Amino acid sequence: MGKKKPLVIITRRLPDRIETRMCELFDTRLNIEDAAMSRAKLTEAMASADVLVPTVTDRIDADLVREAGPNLKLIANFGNGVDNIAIGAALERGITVTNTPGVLTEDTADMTMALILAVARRIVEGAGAIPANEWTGWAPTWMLGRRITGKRLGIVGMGRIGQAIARRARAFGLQIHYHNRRRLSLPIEEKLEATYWDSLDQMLARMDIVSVNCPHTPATYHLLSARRLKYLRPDAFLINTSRGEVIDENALTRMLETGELAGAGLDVFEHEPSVSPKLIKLARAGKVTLLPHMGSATSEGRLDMGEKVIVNVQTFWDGHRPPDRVLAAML
Ligand code: 8YV
Repeated sequence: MGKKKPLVIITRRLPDRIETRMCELFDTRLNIEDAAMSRAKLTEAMASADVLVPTVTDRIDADLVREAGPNLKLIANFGNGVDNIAIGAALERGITVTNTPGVLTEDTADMTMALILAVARRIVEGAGAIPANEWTGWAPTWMLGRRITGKRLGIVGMGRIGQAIARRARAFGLQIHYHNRRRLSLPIEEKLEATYWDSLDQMLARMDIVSVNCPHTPATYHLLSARRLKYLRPDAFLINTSRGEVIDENALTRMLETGELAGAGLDVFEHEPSVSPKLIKLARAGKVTLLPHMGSATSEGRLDMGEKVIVNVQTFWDGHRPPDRVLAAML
């Protein structure tokens, strides 16, 4: 008799092709309604599953991990960031955690460039003018944005995504600066023509555009604190396609309101999916561009993420080490 299939509970709808394959391979429970699971539903899923496949919309905190049933051995996150999961608590309980790194790098870097361009060149405001009947014709002083070429871009977090942004930004004529936990090797630095800043404060004070690309961990929570944000120049733009929690959003909002910062492009928020009314007001005034966490939202990317989840689950269930294990040392 073959080995029993694992009970895999997926918390959200995934692309059809991924769900179909998972149903073939595993005893899979889908979430057809696609509503984010309530805490009670998540608790039930943790108690009964062999494998849980959550997403960023599921908060698997230490209390929930304590509710895990004896069968739960793997949490295969559909997503790169794992700040939605209490990793320490899971690992302590002997639950393996995996994620989907690498496959959303290019899409997220594209969206970061889109936000840089949108904010500096006022694309969203401009695109709204014609449908709103506000365009009376070309004028020399109307809808002026800021030039990108020649400006300094400071990347906070120079991992895969940060480097993919650097490659694109070079082609736009931006000068690349970065701050990272570890300095890149010299050959990579040279290839990216990137300048390393040991001091984040000093880098922030000298940049025209700052892009946040580090993961959210206990060490990076409010890394851009109220104190640090003050280093930014009043004509600078701040872009975030990482996690809202890395920036003190209230402090950022205040600075945008008072004109201490020229603008921001945000794809992520501190309390998703709720977005502060103050930020929405700033968006209406053309001060910020807000996107609903869509940095990695491409059909191709979602399929790649699903494939990674399948490989992680299957490899684990076959008794091998899954390729995308999240280790405590990574956090
Ligand atoms: C994903 C993301 O869509 O993978 C990540 O870390 O931020 C997103 O782009 C989301 O996490 C899916 O769970």
